[in-house]
Amino acid sequence: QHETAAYKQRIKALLQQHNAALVAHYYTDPEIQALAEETGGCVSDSLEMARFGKHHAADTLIVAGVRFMGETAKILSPEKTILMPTLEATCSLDLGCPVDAFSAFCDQHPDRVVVVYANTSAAVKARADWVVTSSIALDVVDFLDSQGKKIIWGPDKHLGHYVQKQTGADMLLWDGACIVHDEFKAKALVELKQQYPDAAVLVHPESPDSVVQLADAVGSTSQLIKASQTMANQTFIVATDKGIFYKMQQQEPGKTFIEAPTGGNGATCRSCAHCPWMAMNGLQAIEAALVNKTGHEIFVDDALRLKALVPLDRMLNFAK
Ligand code: CIZ
Ligand code: SF4
Repeated sequence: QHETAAYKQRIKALLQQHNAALVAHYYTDPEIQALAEETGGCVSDSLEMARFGKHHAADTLIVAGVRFMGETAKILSPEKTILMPTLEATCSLDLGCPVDAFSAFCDQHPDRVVVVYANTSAAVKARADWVVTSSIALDVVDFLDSQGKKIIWGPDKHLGHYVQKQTGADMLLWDGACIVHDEFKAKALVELKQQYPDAAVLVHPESPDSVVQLADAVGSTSQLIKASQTMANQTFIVATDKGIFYKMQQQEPGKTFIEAPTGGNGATCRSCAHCPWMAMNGLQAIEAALVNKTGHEIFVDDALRLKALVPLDRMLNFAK
């Protein structure tokens, strides 16, 4: 406790000294989200993180999240220094979508518009026509479908399947998954619902279809937080990274939030409702990044940056 306070104090001083802002994702640990709030930074989903970073007057952004979020910040704000607590924090969707293979897949279907999830490398974004986050995926695909476009979707197959089902668009899906959401289990969720008959089930669409089908509300992190405020239920079973409980509990201190089950029948899961890469964003790593930029700074090749900026800007302008 004492040590935590000392870290926080040193980080606050360093943020001021470097005119830096801390931008944290909802899936980071509660103390990181609290620190971002206390220091005038932001806590949000990847779309809002990108917007906040772009418009903030800081010279340096320290992005507590995973690598693609740091890259997106650099693509949108090349003049800023972008630091990450650790450059090792990746994402299974990004890892499962190498640019060469994905690009070859796109080349086989030149008649299709390429829509990629924000959880991808700068190189994959540069190959895409559109970037989307889960908060605007439905709207963008609906729009493209209304224009008669056929779509290639990557990398998350569960989110892709959900979007396809909701919009009826013609979509070819890349075979990727999030190791956190892929672990939620429908059978165990049915049992938990019986235990809490009054609870509403909130599900992020990176979860398997069988889990999505049990949901009372499906949506991005910010949409699920909103649902936990607007729905009258007092208890919620939540299928997404448990980092989100910090914000839900803060907004609704009187309500009860329960983790959706991962791995039924006592089976073990790889990442029980918490992303191992988000968990790398500790106080120590944040201090290290601010003290010694080397090994923490994000760079994106200029030609690549300009290419990736096109679909990212398209998303930001669409979302306006
Ligand atoms: O699962 C993730 O990494 C999410 C939900 C990112 C985002 O869009 O905020
Ligand atoms: Fe990637 Fe899943 Fe972690 Fe999000 S929670 S960063 S999608 S591995």
